[in-house]
Amino acid sequence: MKLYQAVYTQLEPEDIVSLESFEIASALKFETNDKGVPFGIVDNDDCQAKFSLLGGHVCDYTPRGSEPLLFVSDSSNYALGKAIRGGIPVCFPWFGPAKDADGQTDETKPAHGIVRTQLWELLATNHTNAGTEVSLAFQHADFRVTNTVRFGNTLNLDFTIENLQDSEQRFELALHTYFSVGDATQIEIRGLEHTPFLDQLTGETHQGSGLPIRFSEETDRIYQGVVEAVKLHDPTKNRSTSVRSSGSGSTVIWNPWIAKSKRMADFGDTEYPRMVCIETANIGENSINLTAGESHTTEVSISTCEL
Ligand code: TA6
Repeated sequence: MKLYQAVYTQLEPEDIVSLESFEIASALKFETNDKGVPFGIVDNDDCQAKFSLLGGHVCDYTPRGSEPLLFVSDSSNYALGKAIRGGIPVCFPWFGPAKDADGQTDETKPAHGIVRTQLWELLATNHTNAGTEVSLAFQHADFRVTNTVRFGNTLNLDFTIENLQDSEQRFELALHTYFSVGDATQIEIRGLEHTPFLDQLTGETHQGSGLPIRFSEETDRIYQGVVEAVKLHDPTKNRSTSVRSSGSGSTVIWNPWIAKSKRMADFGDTEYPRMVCIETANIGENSINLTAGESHTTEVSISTCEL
């Protein structure tokens, strides 16, 4: 298999080809920013989109005739070793703060795992009438993750994790999707009305409220339960966005609101009204236990329509 070498792997020189050889006329080209980060630029009949080999990260997705569906902070970094603030960060092999064997926070490790700040390998690109598909991978001694993204009239991600160890391992993951909204005080998130959640701000667990989620303060919740579809109702942008998933037992809902926005250097103080995170995840009681050599795939499909 021909690979674009983004990270050090046991590849022979003849196995390494340039990014340009993965380009597809009238659908996909590549560019590298001034910090050496490679990006794929998709421009096809269905959408315009952008992804980065930094973190295997979808940065932008704009269906033809619509506004961008995803939010990226104007203050985001785009540099090796730093997370991109927006789009769809890949949080793996843990979610949130790293924990040591005693369950205590391990401040020596980054929040949300290690893969979102690493350069991934480009495995393959393809274009069909379903859209432009790219397959990105990152390999570690303990695991290999592959993010196969299809940019069409819907945005599809198939995120596969493989246990490379000869013993069982537990993994957490989140496809930490930032959605662009017209006004966070006017949106509703539907589909989680009857799903219990952990409020990360208070540590309290709540049963489903029976009501759609609305926003008037910092909101940081892990909903635990399989939910086929979550809908983001945005009257300001006159659109409803559907987030359908499989292989996911957790959904995270997050808006930093005022105080937390001011504490994030890569997020503008006044950007919180323009975004909300709906994250397709497997966290805590719904983390993934894999035996040696076993794999698991989490899929998310994002589509939008006018109200
Ligand atoms: O998914 C919600 C969350 O865990 C919040 O608590 C907040 O920390 C957010 O992720 C962003 O985390 P990051 O490490 O990207 O700043």
